[in-house]
Amino acid sequence: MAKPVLYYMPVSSPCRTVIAIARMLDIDMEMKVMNLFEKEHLSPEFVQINPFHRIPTFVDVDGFVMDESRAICMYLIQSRQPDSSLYPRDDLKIRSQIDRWIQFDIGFYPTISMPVYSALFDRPLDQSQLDRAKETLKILNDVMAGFYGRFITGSEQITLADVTMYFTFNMMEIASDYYDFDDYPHLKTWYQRVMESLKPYDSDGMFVEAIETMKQYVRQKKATGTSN
Ligand SMILES: N[C@@H](CCC(=O)N[C@@H](CS)C(=O)NCC(=O)O)C(=O)O
Repeated sequence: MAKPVLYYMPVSSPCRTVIAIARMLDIDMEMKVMNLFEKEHLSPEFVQINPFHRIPTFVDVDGFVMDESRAICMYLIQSRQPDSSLYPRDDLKIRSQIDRWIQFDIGFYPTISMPVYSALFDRPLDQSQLDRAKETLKILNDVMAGFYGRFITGSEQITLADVTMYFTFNMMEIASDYYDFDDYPHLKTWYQRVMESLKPYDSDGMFVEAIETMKQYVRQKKATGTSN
């Protein structure tokens, strides 16, 4: 039987988000690695599938193509398990909270990941952006103080918002020269809770290894590059 296809690379955090959700939903996908370093995503074949040449890109069995990790996840849940508590259809307030955090996550991703991308692409570190990231982390930490023992929506159930935000916050581990989880204890507690919840879906170690690989790339670039 034909399988849906996911174009991905393990070091890409939006790709890991989609993979985690697909694993939580037990969706069998054909996994096609797209090596961005080798510019495979710029091949005419891939650009024809996704003119924005970005991963993750998902192609369903009927040829329906989706990109944008969070939208892919919503599509997977709604097309495969619409009753999933990952994105509940009958609880408007939880679902709205999920939407809200996902939109927060989209906006925060470039800010929190700036130190990683500045090292990878030899761009100067933007100190004001780093300060803004830390200010937001502090607010988030204070907000999370009220969520003790629970997930990001305040619910006891993990949702899509936790998963997508977890992989974004992997950036704090990757850029550990700039971020210290101990400065944000409530955020750290939430992060570790999500990490524990995702462990059963990381039996091949992809999620853990990706962080180590990214750390190594950053270390190598910083050792040989001109920035930072
Ligand atoms: N907002 C997108 C971001 C996707 C994205 O930027 N993917 C990167 C890898 S992490 C990519 O494919 N870059 C190649 C390019 O833009 O040409 C998502 O969440 O899926």
